[in-house]
Amino acid sequence: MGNADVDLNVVYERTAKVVQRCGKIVLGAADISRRTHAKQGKGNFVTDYDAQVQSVLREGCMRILPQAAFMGEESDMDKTDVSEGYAFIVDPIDGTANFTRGLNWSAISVALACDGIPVMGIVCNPYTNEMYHAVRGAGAYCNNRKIHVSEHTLEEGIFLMGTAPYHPELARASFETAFGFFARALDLRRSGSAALDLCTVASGKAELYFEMELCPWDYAAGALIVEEAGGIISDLDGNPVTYDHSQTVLARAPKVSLR
Ligand code: LIP
Repeated sequence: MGNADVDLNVVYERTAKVVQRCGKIVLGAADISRRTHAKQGKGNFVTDYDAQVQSVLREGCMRILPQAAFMGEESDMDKTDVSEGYAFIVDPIDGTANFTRGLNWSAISVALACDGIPVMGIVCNPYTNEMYHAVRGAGAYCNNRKIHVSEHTLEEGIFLMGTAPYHPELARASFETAFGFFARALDLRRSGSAALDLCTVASGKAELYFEMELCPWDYAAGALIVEEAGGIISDLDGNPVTYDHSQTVLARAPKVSLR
């Protein structure tokens, strides 16, 4: 497909098939601890399965849209320009620490951006057999059932947080920010997968999610799914997010005020 005739629904359907194959790899993983390696940053790991899934995703995505760039967690973000044309932004296993501990709460996250803005997103939780997806302007879905963010305020609901564990220098700010939200909300949760936290907000099961530092592959697909479900994506100050470098991400239902 040349850029002018890219049909995003066709791209979604074909990419979803590749993601489903990757879900089977995750579910079939064995002897994970022996296939786990440390990366830079506290608590940052990669497994042979991350690399295998990313390789399958790269091969599949390039077959679907050969002209697209490919930014994956296990390749170098700095060398991938997603600001012009099409680019796949991929986290092969979001929630790797959960995956290595057998906590059964991780996702395969694939976004397609056009000129730096996500236009198609897929987040697949193979453990629950849930595939969330969105095409910009066409709504958000879980297993092809439309989803919508909560109609509650934060004071009537719960929030999710990520602790940016690879960045201990952000711990105090993370928990001070969480304390402020906790004073308003009914409770909080911390799942360990940014992509699934974003889908939880998009499904109306939580009113807010934030994390002080995420890479584009953690949130590019989930952010589009939140927006297409009627939610708001920003940083902590309400500014728009970008998708070419790591940053703070906050997702919220429309009735949730930032302060
Ligand atoms: C993880 C996120 C999680 C965050 C971690 C890490 P990974 O992604 O899903 O919410 O707290 O810092 O970014 O590294 O497992 O793909």
